[in-house]
Amino acid sequence: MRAAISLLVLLLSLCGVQTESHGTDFSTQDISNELKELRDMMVDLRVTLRHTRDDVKVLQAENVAVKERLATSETKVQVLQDTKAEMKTEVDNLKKENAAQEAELALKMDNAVHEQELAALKTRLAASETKVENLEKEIRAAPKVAFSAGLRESGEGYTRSGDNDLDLVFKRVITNVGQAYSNTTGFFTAPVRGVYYFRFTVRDDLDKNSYMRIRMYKNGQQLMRLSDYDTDDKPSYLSSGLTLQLEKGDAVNMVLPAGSRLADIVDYNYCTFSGFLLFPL
Ligand SMILES: [Ca+2]
Repeated sequence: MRAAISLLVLLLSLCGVQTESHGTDFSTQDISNELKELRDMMVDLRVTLRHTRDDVKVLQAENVAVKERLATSETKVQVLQDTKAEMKTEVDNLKKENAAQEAELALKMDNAVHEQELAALKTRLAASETKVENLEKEIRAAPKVAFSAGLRESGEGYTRSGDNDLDLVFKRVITNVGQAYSNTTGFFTAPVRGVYYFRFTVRDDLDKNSYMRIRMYKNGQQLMRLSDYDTDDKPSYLSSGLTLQLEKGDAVNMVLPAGSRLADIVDYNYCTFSGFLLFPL
């Protein structure tokens, strides 16, 4: 642009010289010199113009290169932005997946704990069932022994020992599981080694100033001896019991001492003898 302006100024100057030449007397030599300077200036201007065009080309080339680099950079930036967005999405997805896996893991751990507890409970249940079965077997296998018997099997009246001790026979069987008691002999015979409990109650409508007596025996040996001396002329009772450890075959019975009597009514069961096995040994 500056070169074009310079050329225009030069032409205007030349025109001014030609105009002035009508009024002024210039020599041919002067004009020739002037033209030569103008031509030199033109050459310089052309050179300058050519250099300027070259510079413009270089600048244009540089501009193109810069635009290409800018486009490339913008593309890279876009790619990076896209990549960043994709990475963010990927990170979000990974976080969600991780949270889901943690929840699943927690659930599995809970299930594992529950399964362990369930397994422990099953083991305990199986052990308990085994114990129950064994206890049921023991109960089924254990002898069942229990009896009660009343003195009279009918009516009412006295039972007297007379001049000798009398083995009492409680004839009326009320209960006799295991058949260990004999209502023929009045003896209880232990079917197994074990611990037993025996008790009795006897009654007499005593005459005033007389005795009533009762004894318990084991294998012919006296275990207990009770008596009552009447002072009121009204019925009296003797009642007691013992827990006994017996060997199989041991016999227990009640004895009415000589000179004694008992009074009983069958439906009242004033006089009874009872016993049962507490547990075998
Ligand atoms: Ca009495």
